[in-house]
Amino acid sequence: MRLSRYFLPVLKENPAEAQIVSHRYMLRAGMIKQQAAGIYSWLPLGLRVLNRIQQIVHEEQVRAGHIPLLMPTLQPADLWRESGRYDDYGQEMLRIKDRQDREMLYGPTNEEMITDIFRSHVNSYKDLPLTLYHIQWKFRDEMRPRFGVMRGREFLMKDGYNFDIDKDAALHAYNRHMVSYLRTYERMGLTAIPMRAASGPIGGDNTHEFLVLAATGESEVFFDSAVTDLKLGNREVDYDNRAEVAAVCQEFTTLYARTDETHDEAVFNTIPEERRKVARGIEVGQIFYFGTKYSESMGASVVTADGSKVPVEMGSHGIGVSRLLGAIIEASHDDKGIIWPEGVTPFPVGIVNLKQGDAAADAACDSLYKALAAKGLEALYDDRDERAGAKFATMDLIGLPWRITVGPRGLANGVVEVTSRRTGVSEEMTPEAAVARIADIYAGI
Ligand code: 5CA
Repeated sequence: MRLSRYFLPVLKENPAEAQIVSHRYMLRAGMIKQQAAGIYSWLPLGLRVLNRIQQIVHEEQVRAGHIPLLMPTLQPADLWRESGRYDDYGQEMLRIKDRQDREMLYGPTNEEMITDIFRSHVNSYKDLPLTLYHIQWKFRDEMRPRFGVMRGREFLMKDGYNFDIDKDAALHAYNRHMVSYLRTYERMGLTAIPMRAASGPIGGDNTHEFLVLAATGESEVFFDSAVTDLKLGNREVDYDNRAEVAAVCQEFTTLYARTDETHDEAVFNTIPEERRKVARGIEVGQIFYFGTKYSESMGASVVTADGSKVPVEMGSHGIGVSRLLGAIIEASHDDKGIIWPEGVTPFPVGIVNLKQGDAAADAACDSLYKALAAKGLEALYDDRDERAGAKFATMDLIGLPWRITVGPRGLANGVVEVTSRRTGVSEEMTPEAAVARIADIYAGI
């Protein structure tokens, strides 16, 4: 993409309404525009990151054996009356009437609708286990929408629902989600710690939240510092192997890590003092096992091998897809702007032409751009007629992890400069070597 032809409405000034760094940088980098309290348009650069995040979420869900579908944003109120949540949900639910005076709502989550789909089509144990998920917009009329996409009213969520024959199978689904979430967040460059939490309006007695540590996080968290060293890494996990999946969960949930809702001071105090940490975190996901709460009230049952009928065992599992942009920026930035991890960056690399209009510089940039494209890497090429300083400032603000700088002086020596946004370290090399270096970095991502 040539910057001269792109739509990147960068702001020079700090927007007064932004209280935290991720909100400030998302506005300044031209990623989002607020349309109403907690409701945003996704401008091209923001949409690219949102799409990258969705792609990683999809890949990891499919890897775990979960199946995508798509449910609507609007739901009939009657479904929610069946579970009893239409009245319980309170003012967070946006209620709407259509022209026939039928009561509808903009879905804050989808337990009822997915249970309705299940009961319409599945009635035998032979069709289990089954986990369906979608990535869809949700609406919660939050009392205090704030911090940009972090606490929106309209927000994008991945929500998945497992259907299993018995509690053991459902707990395996719970564990499978935990492992797939760990992998998902790590691919985004995040450390998200599973913490024992409270279930709120979703229900059930087994639930973990995933928290990214950040001073601006809305949740208070208590943990053993050793938990922050745990990494899933590239290990292969067989998602069908219950014992193997459970062992990974055990590894990640044995050390103390809880939100304020489940915090137990007495247990916390048994941790060696230097490892006892109280901090703040951003909740980027939550998994729930709630058994037959919805299947019983809504009549979703299956016939077992011995011919009896049992309500299906369920859980639900959510990732805050749009919130993740904020969380990633909170975890990865400096005073010049965002520093995108390679896994989610809107463009893998930026090209800065130091002297637009110089025949050699223009030609070198064009051929770099094409050589990168041939390797499947779409560069953002700053071909504007701007000062070098302004071009660097834009690149630093929007946070592409790698930059190739091209100027007449370097070209006279046959070199361009490759710079890491994270370390600021630059290295001179031939254009061919620069392309190979960038391709190499992205090969495993
Ligand atoms: N049905 C369950 C699991 S699918 C559910 O709704 N869980 S939830 O309420 O915990 O939401 C899942 C994730 O969505 C949260 O962990 C959080 O990351 C994100 N989320 C929740 N509310 C908001 C909001 N107002 N703005 C942005 N993201 C949110």
